[in-house]
Parts: sequence; C-alpha cells; structure tokens
Amino acid sequence: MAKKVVKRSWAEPFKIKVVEPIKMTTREYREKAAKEAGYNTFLMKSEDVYIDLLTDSGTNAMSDYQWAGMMLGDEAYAGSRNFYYLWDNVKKYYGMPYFVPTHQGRAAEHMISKILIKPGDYVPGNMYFTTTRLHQELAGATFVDVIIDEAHESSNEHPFKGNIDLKKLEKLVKEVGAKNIPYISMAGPVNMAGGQPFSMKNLIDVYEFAKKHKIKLWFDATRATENAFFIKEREKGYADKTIAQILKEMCSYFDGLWVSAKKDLMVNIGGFLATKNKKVYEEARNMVVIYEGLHTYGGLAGRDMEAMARGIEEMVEYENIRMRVKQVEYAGIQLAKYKIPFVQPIGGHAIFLDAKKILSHIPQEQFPAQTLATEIFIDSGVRGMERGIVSSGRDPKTGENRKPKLELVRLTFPRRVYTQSHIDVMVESVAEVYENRKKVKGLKFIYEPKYLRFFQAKFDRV
Ligand code: PLI
Repeated sequence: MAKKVVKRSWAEPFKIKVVEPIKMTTREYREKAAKEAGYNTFLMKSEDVYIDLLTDSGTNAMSDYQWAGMMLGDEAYAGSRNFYYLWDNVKKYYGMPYFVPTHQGRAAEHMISKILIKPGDYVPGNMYFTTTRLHQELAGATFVDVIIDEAHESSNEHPFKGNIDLKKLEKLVKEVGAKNIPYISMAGPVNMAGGQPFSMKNLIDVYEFAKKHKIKLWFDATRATENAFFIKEREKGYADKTIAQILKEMCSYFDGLWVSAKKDLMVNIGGFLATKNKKVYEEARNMVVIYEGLHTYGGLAGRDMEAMARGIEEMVEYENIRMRVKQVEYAGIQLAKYKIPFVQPIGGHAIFLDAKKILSHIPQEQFPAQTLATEIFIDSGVRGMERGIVSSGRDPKTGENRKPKLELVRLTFPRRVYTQSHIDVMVESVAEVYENRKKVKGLKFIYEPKYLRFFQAKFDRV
C-alpha cells in the first residue's frame, strides 16, 4: 500500500436530496425578536432563526430509507405491523425483550418513575437531566447527584466525565438504606455535563454494586450510540468492536432503559421504554393506555414507528455516528482557535460554552448563560440554549435557586442537517460576541413558571 503523505479528511456519508430554505435577518430585526421573546431562545419563532442549534431533539434529517418507510405506515388502532418491526429491532439492538412505545422520552420517564418510586425514596444519578429529575421528584423521590467531581469542572479533560463515583453511591446507601433506593438512574452520555460518556469499566462497577445491594439499574439510553462511540475510541479493548456490539454490551448491564427516539434514532418524534423485567413491563403496558394510547402505538402513528425502527438500523452504522461526533469536534477545534472557553473534552452532541468564564463580570443571579445565548442570537441568528441556573430551577423543598457549578450555553447539532460552512458561520459569531463580551449586561426574570422554567420564562435586560 502507498505511504500516506497528506492528511485525509472525513466527509458526510450522504448527499443532500431535499433542501429547506433558511432566512438571514438584520441585527435590528433580531434585537426586536429577542425582546419580544422575553430573551428566551425557547420563545423565539423558528422562522426568525438562521442556524438552529437549540437542540438535536426531533430536529434531525431523516434518510430516504426512513421516508420510504413512512409510506408503509400501518395506521391500525391495534397491532400495527410497524409496532412489531420496531419491537424486533429494540430486541435485536438494545437486547431488551419487553417494549412499550411512547410519544417522547419524558412519557417513558413519567411511567418508570411512577412504577418504581415510592414517596420518600432517593434516586441517585450521574448528574440531573431536567425532565428526568422532575418526574422522579413528582413521584416523591429526592434526586442525588453521584457523578464524579470532574464532571462539574468545565476545563477538566477526564475522558469519561459521565462516570458514577462509587464512593458517593456507597455513602448514600449507608445514609438512607438500599431499600429506599428503587433504582440508579444512569445516562450516557451525560447531557448536562457537556455530552460526556461513562466508561464500560465504570458501568460494570456500578452494575456489581447494584447487584450486591439489590438495587435496580436503569439507563437513559437517549444518546447511547454516542456513548458507544466514545468507548470505542477511548477505552482499551473496544477499538475493534462495532457500535452495535458495544451498545448491546452496555444495555446488558441494565434492568431496563428509556429512550427519547428524537435523538439517536434520527426521527422527529417518538420514544420508548424497554426492559428485561416482565412485571415492570406489564405495569408500563397498562399505564401507557391511560396517558399515551394503546400499547401498540403509545401516542405515535404507525409511520413514526416505522421511521424509528429504520432509524435504529442507521444509528449503529459506524460512518453515521462518526460523522455526528466528528462534526461537533470540528466546531470545537474552530472555537478553540479563538481561545473561547467551552467544556472539555468536546462532547457527543453539542458544544457547551462556558458562560461563567466568558461573561465573568455577570453574577450567576443575572443569568450569564441566558444572556450569552441571547447575544449570539442577536449577533447572527444562531440559536443556542441555556444550560445553567435557569435550567437547574428551584429546590422543591426550600424554593431557593439551585446554583449549578456549570453555567453553559449549549450549541447542539441536529443530525445530518448542517454543513461545515454553517459551523464556520456559528464560530465567527461566537468569536465576535466573545470579543465584545465586556459590554454585555445581564438579565432579570419578569415571568417564572413553576415547572421546567427554562422553557417558558421571560426576562428583561438589567
Ligand atoms: O424530549 P423528550 O421528552 O423526548 O426526552 C427527554 C430527554 C430524556 N433524556 C435525555 C438525556 C434528554 O436529552 C431528553 C431530552 N432532551 C432534549 C429535549 C434536549 O434538548 O436535550
């Protein structure tokens, strides 16, 4: 074979067949739009956004294979063919025999929290996720963060910042007793920590711990293929395994899992709960008819389930997941050239700008991350999301603001949607805002809803 003499680039493993026009507006227009939206990127109109990096949830481009499957939707009320095909793929790729579809991930979180938690329980997890923790709290549990300390430090380069600290788990069991811990809630990668994975070694240690104490272990497998990709890249012994093999091994240590299909599965809507436990399955199958619809559609159309089933087959393709993670990495490498602080190592689904460092003159009570997201939107029409004190909400017992160490703006990459030039435009905008950061002023609440306040809160400039 010829010796490699030049750097060889990777490229997207697809070509573009359908395009959706996007609109560039003026700075004055965006200033007005931001004010009208109460300086909350969730309240902005999508039409006013140029490059939408709010979320990778449901914003993915489906493949022609998925779209073709949509035409094969069996829209029967009961027993749709697409349901059985999806179930087969859940068994095949996640290794879970029992399965209940739901319209989104949070519907599955709702069910599993209600089924497993009794009031007064404690649920340890590797950092909170907004909807996950809320459902655990609404079911009567107290969430306890047992992620390793490194995860709370934005510049720490630990390769597996999603790992659980076994000593923290041990301490909790000693304090409250294993019988008051219905399950350990483990996500991978960890969204709020910056898209950081756990290692297989850590998962096995947690599994052994849970087995010893007879505590169940449940998996938020929403972006599990990204976690599998990082294990393949970073953990000894996995380089030659396929993404499908690593995913299957990861899942084998859990009692069950829930998934927001709007991420890994590259669809626009959908979720599910899957488990090895027949009793939990039977309860979920019964509960889904109250909240979602019959257990063979769970709030979804037959065509949605077909797109999900086909999405599972695509999500484990190496080229596909490599492109996804490497696109985020490309963005990080460009931002680093301007010395802009963001969470290290670069995560699987997003860049998380460190707003505490970037707007260090703005106190956390004046929402530096919310402010930074607003400034980026006003500069270029690029939309990101606050992941700091606003997202963290108030402690349900004290009513005080929870003050997370991480005060971040997430720039999230929808799968197969944007090109390298879109990323370059985003990077230049962030760099411009960074240059002018000292002039930026903070925000104050003018409306604060009770639950998941980041979605609907309104702000004004200080
Ligand atoms: O948005 P849902 O209800 O389909 O899924 C909730 C959910 C559960 N777990 C994790 C790790 C998520 O990231 C998640 C939703 N995430 C959103 C909407 C996001 O923008 O990250």
